[in-house]
Amino acid sequence: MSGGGDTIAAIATPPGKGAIAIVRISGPETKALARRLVQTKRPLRARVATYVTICDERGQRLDRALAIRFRAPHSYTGEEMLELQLHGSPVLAREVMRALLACGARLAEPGEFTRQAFLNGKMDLHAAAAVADVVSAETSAAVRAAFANLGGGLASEVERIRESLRAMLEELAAAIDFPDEVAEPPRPRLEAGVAGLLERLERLRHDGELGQLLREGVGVAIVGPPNAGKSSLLNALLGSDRAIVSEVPGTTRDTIEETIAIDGVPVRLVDTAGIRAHADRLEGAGIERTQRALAAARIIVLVIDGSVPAGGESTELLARTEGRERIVFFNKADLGTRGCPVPPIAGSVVGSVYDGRTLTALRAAIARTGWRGERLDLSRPHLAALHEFEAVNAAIDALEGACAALRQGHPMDFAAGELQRAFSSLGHVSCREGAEDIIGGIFSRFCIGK
Ligand SMILES: Nc1nc2c(ncn2[C@@H]2O[C@H](COP(=O)(O)OP(=O)(O)O)[C@@H](O)[C@H]2O)c(=O)[nH]1
Ligand SMILES: [Mg+2]
Repeated sequence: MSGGGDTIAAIATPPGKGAIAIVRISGPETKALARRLVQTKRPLRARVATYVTICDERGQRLDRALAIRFRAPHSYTGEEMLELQLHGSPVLAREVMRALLACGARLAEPGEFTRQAFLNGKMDLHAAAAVADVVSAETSAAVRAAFANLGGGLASEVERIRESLRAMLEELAAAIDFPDEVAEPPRPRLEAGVAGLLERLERLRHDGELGQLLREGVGVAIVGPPNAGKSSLLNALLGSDRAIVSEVPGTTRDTIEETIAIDGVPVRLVDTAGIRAHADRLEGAGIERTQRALAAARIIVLVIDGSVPAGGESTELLARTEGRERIVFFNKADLGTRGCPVPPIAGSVVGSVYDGRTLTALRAAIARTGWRGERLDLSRPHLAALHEFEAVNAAIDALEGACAALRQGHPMDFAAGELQRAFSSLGHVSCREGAEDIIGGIFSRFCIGK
């Protein structure tokens, strides 16, 4: 935890060799550290890259590097900062870190630079969380969505909604407190106003759900009898030979997970061991994992060899996955379709993993089942953190209560109570501070040096 006055340092680039390695330093002692460890002809100027020599605490030269100084409060963290761009050797970066720590800096915790930025009012909590989302995004659509949240536009939209609520509450308060002097505002007008706010909140929530999908992806379990072509399907979708394909039934003994992007949504494909009645014990463990993958997945792709009459395992799996979000895929159509039911099962795909059109149809079926094929280009600020969803859900609930109270002719203070409830919960989204556990939860997802 930042002790307020600490000066923190960290390697900000990923581990391993690279073109450059960046070491970041932030805090009140930054200037003193620079004086000790950075040799320059002229003093470092703010925001100007200067070619310098880095030394250790005993004055021994470590590297020639670029140093950039950021003067407080005009830095990422809002504190005095120094960024050193070293030659990209992990050994060198560690040496520089060691020297910094020897001179009194402290190793930064994950996300501590961004936490400092948040504490110094450089960004709100929503934008701070978006920083981690930009870094961990797995597809370009997910990057765009996280980027939309960096600007802090969510807080302003929520504040505008709160302003409207405040105006309604003031109007109602006058009518409730001075019933003889101030007339009640017309209920249909109030109701229409509340309905408009509800619509805006529901859009934030809907976009938030799309954002969640882009961040977390969709779990797809590929299940089916041995030898149906499950591993072949995973490989074909991946476009590489990740899973072991074999003619011997029961080869895939463990579950294999790979992520592909469909329409910008990360889709986590889990290839499972076939479910067989007479399996040896090793395969049994794989089957147990299959059951778990089946339970955890949002969508099930049930692969059946459609070229031969359906066996007991296919029938059993068809029955077991009924009622789940599933796609039934009858594979090996190049060898015939004797095993495909007539009339076909609704929403099933008949084809072969070796046929591009079949793969296109399967990708489309996953998109339809997972997100109704909706285009997920999310460039508006949206809900992302759990506490934001909770606050907006509570506000939606309260506004629905207010609408009902107005429509059913309940006394005005019923509606006013609900509007007040919505107003307060939305305050948790737009406020600049947050409860310590919420802050902790957000920054625990960061990497060191961010
Ligand atoms: N002819 C044909 N063979 C296939 C097709 N899909 C898979 N296979 C073959 O079926 C066998 C079993 O495939 P595999 O992916 O290991 O099945 P799994 O046990 O369900 O994972 C392999 O020999 C594959 O080459 C297909 O569409 N057509
Ligand atoms: Mg397999």
